[in-house]
Amino acid sequence: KVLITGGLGQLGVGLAKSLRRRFGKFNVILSDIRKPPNHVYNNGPFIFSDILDYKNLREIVVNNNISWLVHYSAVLSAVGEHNVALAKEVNITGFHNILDIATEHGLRVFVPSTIGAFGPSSPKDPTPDLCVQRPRTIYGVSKVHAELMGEYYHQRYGLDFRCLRYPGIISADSQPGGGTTDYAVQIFHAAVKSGHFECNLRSDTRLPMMYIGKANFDAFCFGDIGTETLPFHSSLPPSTYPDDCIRATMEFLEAPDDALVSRTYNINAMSFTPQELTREIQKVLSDFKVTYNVDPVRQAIADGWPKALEDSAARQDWGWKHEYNLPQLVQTMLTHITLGNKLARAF
Ligand code: VAH
Repeated sequence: KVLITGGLGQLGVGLAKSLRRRFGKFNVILSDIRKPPNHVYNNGPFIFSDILDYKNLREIVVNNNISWLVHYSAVLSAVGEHNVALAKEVNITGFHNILDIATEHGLRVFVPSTIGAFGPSSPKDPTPDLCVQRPRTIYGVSKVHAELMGEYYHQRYGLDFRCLRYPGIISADSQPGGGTTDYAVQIFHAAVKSGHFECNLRSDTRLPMMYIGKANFDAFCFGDIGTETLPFHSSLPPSTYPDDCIRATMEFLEAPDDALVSRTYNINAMSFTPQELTREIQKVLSDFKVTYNVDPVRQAIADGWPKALEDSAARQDWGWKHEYNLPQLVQTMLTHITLGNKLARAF
């Protein structure tokens, strides 16, 4: 069975949906420290779990016969700079609990890292898997720590630790959690809702980004369905979940251990600036307007991040390949948000 911590963040519900389609609804347990909306309960088991409560977490792992642990709990880059103590507690102490429990019970553990694990002195374009990592955020520092600790526990104790460095993740039906790349999600909702967006990064800020497929929308409107019944992706075979982030995570989780030359991999899909994204959206919504009100904290973070990740090792070792580039991202996001809004109004 799989336990997903931080499951109510931007990524957890979508991943749970795919894992449940693959392994069965009751073999994937979503967890978080807050109460989910009703539709989450309808789509499979949810359990309260606080990663800072070692005993609670241990009981959940043992009582539910967990064998894979996906650790999504984290305080992200921008929020972390406004609350370093919380970020340190959740991203480091919380992570240590995960690491110890996974090692004690022989779990396969997936922990996402991020473009934020690199800093101003890392090569930027592209950023290789292995290079200088001196991030300037507590989020980045804690993610480098997670990478190093996970790899140490793998070599020292044989822990099946797996880590992907995600780009900024773009989702149609889940909100980002206070990161530096949040603008690239919010801009789509603003484009559909009001036709105007105030961007908090400079127009020329290039960052690596990746699309994550839909989850809440299906759960909310159609119950637990497969992609074969989605109006937009009926051409896809049922097994292919239309996205990049969840598919990468699933393929990596299921990759045979001897295929993994490393425990930590970059994965890359596309890179764009707010200006390029705006122009692509204007091809669909011609009177969409963007103004800029730069957030100095987020801009300083973004200026120290990669412009693109070099991911040939992931492509070679376990067959990673991206499917969504910028035009496809814009088409898919605008379609899903527009339809999602219409259906939400209809219910
Ligand atoms: C952040 N969305 O901006 C997260 C992510 C790649 C960026 O880690 O902090």
